[in-house]
Amino acid sequence: MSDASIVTHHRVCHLCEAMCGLVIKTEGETVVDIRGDRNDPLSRGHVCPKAAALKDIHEDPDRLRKPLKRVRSAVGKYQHVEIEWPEALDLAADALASTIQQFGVDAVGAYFGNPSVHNYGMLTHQRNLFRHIRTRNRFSATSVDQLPHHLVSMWCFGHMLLQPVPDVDNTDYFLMLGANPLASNGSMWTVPDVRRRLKALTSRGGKLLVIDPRRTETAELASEHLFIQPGSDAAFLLAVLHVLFRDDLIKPGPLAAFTDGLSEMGESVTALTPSWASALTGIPSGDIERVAHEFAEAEAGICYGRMGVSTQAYGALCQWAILVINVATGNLDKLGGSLFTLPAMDQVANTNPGGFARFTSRARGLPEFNRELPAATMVEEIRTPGEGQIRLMFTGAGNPVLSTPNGASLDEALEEIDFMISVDPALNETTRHADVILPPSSPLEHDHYDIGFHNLAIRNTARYNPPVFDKTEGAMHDWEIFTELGNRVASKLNLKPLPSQPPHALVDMALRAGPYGDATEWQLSIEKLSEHPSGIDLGPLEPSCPERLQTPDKRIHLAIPELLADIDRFVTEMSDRVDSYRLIGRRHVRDNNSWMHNHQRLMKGRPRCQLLMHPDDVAKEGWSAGMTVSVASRVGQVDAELAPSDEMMPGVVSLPHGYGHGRSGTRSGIANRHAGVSCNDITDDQLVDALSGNAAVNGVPVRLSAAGG
Ligand SMILES: Nc1nc2c(c(=O)[nH]1)N[C@H]1C(S)=C(S)[C@@H](COP(=O)(O)OP(=O)(O)OC[C@H]3O[C@@H](n4cnc5c(=O)[nH]c(N)nc54)[C@H](O)[C@@H]3O)O[C@H]1N2
Ligand SMILES: Nc1nc2c(c(=O)[nH]1)N[C@H]1C(S)=C(S)[C@@H](COP(=O)(O)OP(=O)(O)OC[C@H]3O[C@@H](n4cnc5c(=O)[nH]c(N)nc54)[C@H](O)[C@@H]3O)O[C@H]1N2
Ligand code: SF4
Ligand SMILES: [Mo]
Repeated sequence: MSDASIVTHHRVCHLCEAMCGLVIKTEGETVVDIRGDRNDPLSRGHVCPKAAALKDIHEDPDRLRKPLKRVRSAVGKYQHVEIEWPEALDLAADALASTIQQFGVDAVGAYFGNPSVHNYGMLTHQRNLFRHIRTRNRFSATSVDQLPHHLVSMWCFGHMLLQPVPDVDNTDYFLMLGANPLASNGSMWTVPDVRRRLKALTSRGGKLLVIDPRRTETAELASEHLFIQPGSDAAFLLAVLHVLFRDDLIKPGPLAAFTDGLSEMGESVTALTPSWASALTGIPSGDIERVAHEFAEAEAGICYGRMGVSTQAYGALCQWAILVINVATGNLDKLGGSLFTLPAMDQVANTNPGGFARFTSRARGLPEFNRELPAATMVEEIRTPGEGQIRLMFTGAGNPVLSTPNGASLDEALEEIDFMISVDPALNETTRHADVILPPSSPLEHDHYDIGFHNLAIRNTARYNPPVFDKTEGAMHDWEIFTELGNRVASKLNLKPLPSQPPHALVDMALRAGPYGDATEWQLSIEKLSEHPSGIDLGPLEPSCPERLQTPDKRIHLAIPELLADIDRFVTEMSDRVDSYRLIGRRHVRDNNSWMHNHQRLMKGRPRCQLLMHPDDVAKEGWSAGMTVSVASRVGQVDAELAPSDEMMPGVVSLPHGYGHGRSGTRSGIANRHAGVSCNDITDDQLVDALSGNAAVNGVPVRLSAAGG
């Protein structure tokens, strides 16, 4: 290749929450090189193996380039055939409008998946369609993920998006539960190059303590790791609080001036001793005592918990207890503790604070949050007859058949509904049920500003990048699909369509009106950011309370009645918890939930969809490595290859999620050759955090047997 024909582009990676800056070189229509952008003030050159897969996503021959319509073939089997955009959009809009006219808006069900938060056009333009469809049957990946974080922040800080971010670079003591950032690259915590940052913590004499039922990659790097019984973290956290109160270690410092409810917390944990917690968690009570003291005595400390403590039956209780520990030790809003961001496009200022239980689901009475119902009740809302039953399903950037609990039942239920529409570039386990699939342009064909994750980043920065490639002729961006569909539905229902400007125009307005905008010396705008393609550094996170709090009285509220009551639920339920093998999940740095298994460079190496089990358990069952084990739960059964590993806590087994490919009617050649099984065929839709409605995909009781035995 001649250097003259090589073009250099700057781009921020949108695949996970880390927001790594990239430098992408292209020659003609081909990506020839992808590497880290050293000038990015946040990621400073870091990338993970998935960055190179941006090329594969763009070039993937299985990626849909034209809309598909599902038709019945001569022999009665369904198949998808390509159609033109106008026909596809009309088909979808007709179905939406006639469903609404016949059955009302609640007859439309909608599920939005994780990539919708990583696609800024989807974030800005979803409302162009859903403004006309204010259905109660809205679901998203939030309720299989971070819902407890939002609920607790809404209650305690006054806004669901006001999330404390671990200030890892300045801390002395990092107490981490249920997170594996070495695989995930950080979550609710945008922290590119987390490995180096955690290593730096231990090198400077600080401590990283990981609490996890599996000795993960992160635990390997930690100063200390403690196994914990899945689902029992609240006991550990409440007992730590017990020790803090009992031993007079409560030192909220400046937070005391604007915090309410600490003393109520003290009263609520008087009976929750380390020895009580030890019996439930498996962590020796001496260790609980010691950790409480170490944490309280650290100059600056972070208590942080993620997936493993959110997607379990006590997710909200755990996130709240974590927050209270941080406040009680004066580690919130403090350097080296957890801090709030002030991003250039300030979502906290620009969005509604959230709301809870303003209505409940028809079938199970589960609460809404932010006008979404828990994904774990989607199937019931499809199957329960009556007013409000889902007749038409819409999915956008989601694969809930593989990603939501009891996915097998959703797989069946999607066949029972009248019509299904998917906005998705893949013909996969979910979209194979769709009557019409509307595939967006490739990520490299549209521009990007990260609306979501600057809100969670360890440093305030801003970065806007134009597309790497021109959009292929006839292709549509996600935002254009939502706009066009919205316009068509509005015209069919005689409603006023929403005006539409491209996403960058909306972001430009928000930037100019924002905390670094026209009224400041920064003068941030899309134009200014375009002049700095590696991004602009807006400085480190700083203490910002009480001003940053969004509660009307600018105070932190800790004594939330619903959460105080949830302590009793926890104590009661744990006292009669039955002994059983418990299933937990796991992530691998080359996976991304269910949707990046169709790229050879990410799938090479050892098979990953194996059942991990402690060697003592394997010996006790009389089993051996490599055999097939059936894992069964209340809802189903899957067979997986057994991989003994002393990474596992005895009594706990682990399967990754996002597998279970190879189903008929899908178009993912490589993924289908690495099919694996879907662990969500055995996670239980009835197993939720009863308070928040979040799915409990971790800690699922399972029965094991030798397959065929
Ligand atoms: N058992 C278990 N289950 C889990 C988890 C777990 O740890 N264990 N994790 C949970 C978590 S945290 C999450 S976030 C969910 C994820 O679950 P989902 O949010 O449903 O996401 P994926 O399954 O990854 O599917 C993503 C879909 O988006 C499509 N897509 C990708 N990019 C774009 C785009 O730019 N535009 C459009 N329109 N579509 C796009 C892909 O083709 C794919 O179909 O899974 C949850 N499920
Ligand atoms: N490579 C890669 N990166 C990703 C993703 C991916 O699929 N692959 N997904 C992205 C998404 S959508 C998200 S939400 C984030 C998630 O980011 P993380 O939360 O860091 O992800 P996990 O690796 O699932 O870490 C959860 C940990 O909780 C542990 N765990 C399970 N049950 C319990 C429990 O009861 N108690 C405790 N203490 N621990 C428990 C598990 O063993 C696991 O180590 O990652 C994001 N980044
Ligand atoms: S860590 Fe995340 S943002 Fe960074 S290169 Fe990997 S996938 Fe992209
Ligand atoms: Mo997630």
